[in-house]
Amino acid sequence: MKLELVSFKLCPFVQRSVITLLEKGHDFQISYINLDDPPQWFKDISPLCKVPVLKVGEEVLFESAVINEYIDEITQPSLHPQNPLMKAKNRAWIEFGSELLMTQFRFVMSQDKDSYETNLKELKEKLQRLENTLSGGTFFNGEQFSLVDTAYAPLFMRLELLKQWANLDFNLPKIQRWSAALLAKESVQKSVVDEFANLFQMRLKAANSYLFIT
Ligand SMILES: N[C@@H](CCC(=O)N[C@@H](CS)C(=O)NCC(=O)O)C(=O)O
Repeated sequence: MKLELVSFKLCPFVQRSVITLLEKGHDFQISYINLDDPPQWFKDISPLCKVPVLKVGEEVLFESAVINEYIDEITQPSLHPQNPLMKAKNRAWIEFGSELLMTQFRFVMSQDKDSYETNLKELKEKLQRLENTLSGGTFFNGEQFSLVDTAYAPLFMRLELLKQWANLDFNLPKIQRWSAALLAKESVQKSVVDEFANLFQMRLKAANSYLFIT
């Protein structure tokens, strides 16, 4: 079945699906839209007017977690753990990863010192909570790369840039090890356009992010 992923170059949620598609070796096309001025055809097919959208022939899927589960199911072997409890736990932490991405987004979009500090505190608290649940293996589930890892790689890519730009140090050794393993993977490196770091920085500067005011 022909797959077409509708994307925005800076969207971390689309990135999750790109990683999954690359890991699964699935053939797909990617089309980029401008989220500041989405085309009418996109508004027509996207119920929440959000990317990612996956066109599967004539059908349309939305929501990154759902899209990833679909990609996972159509190409075996599954990237989810087989054990139902472990699988459910992975899905729960994928949701936590979505919350973390939103926290990271609020942090980078902070417009003044107060909101910067409040959002940084919230980001650190959530990262600490994640750190506390990790076993300290290479990936979330240990040595095996799983669907839950695709949900965190886009966050870790952004955190690495933020560490440089804002001179931050989260000091979380288990996350650091996991992040390094994910960022070294070809599927993760190829999940963004070459100019990603530049585009991300330009977008934040254009939004008057406090990150670039200090
Ligand atoms: N829960 C959604 C979140 C997707 C999302 O927030 N996408 C952003 C871009 S990164 C978007 O399309 N925003 C457009 C809007 O909110 O109008 C998912 O996991 O797919």
